[in-house]
Amino acid sequence: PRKQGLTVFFTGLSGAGKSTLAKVLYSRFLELGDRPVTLLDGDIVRQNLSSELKFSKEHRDINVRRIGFVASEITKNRGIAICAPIAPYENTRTEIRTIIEAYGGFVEVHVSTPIEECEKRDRKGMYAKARAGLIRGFTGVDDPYEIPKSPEIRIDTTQLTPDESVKEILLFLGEKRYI
Ligand code: GGZ
Repeated sequence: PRKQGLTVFFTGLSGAGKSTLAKVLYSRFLELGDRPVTLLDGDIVRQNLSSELKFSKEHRDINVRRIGFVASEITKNRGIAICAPIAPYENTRTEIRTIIEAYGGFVEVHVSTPIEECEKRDRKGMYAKARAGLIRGFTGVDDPYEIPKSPEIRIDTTQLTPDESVKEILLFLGEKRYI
């Protein structure tokens, strides 16, 4: 039978490793080569689909719903969508899951790297700015991140290489016959 469409939805703090894992997963899917793959990375979406939005709860919800809508269209057409926003709110994630599950697979991957590690990495210096009060409403510092209660997969990148993390995801997807 023809395979159904699929959305892999990464969620987690800034610096947790979402984009890195999403990119590695994207290239693995391309190698499989059987279905079109679309990467909806947080910053790319912000630049192209959500450039007018800031980081209030309302704006984050609009941003995450847009990503969910695009992913649902891709899933409906039997493609693979990989999404990687912070998506800090449980209700919004659940809303998107419900929409996408009507069309195909939805796999939520909580990238659970602790904030201490994200902050130690601080690739873009944003945590330092947030701690200094130069950025307000930064997720995990002075803005909420609601921890996913039952994601399909939880990955802490502190002890794993990106390849190892992605191997875990591919293993799960294989077991569930998504790929
Ligand atoms: C969180 C912020 C903020 C605030 C700017 N809070 O490391 P980054 O830089 O590239 O990832 C963060 C990105 C988060 O955008 P998302 O679209 O993924 O967020 S959401 O799902 O909540 O809509 C960070 C940067 O934008 N950034 N200000 N206040 N992250």
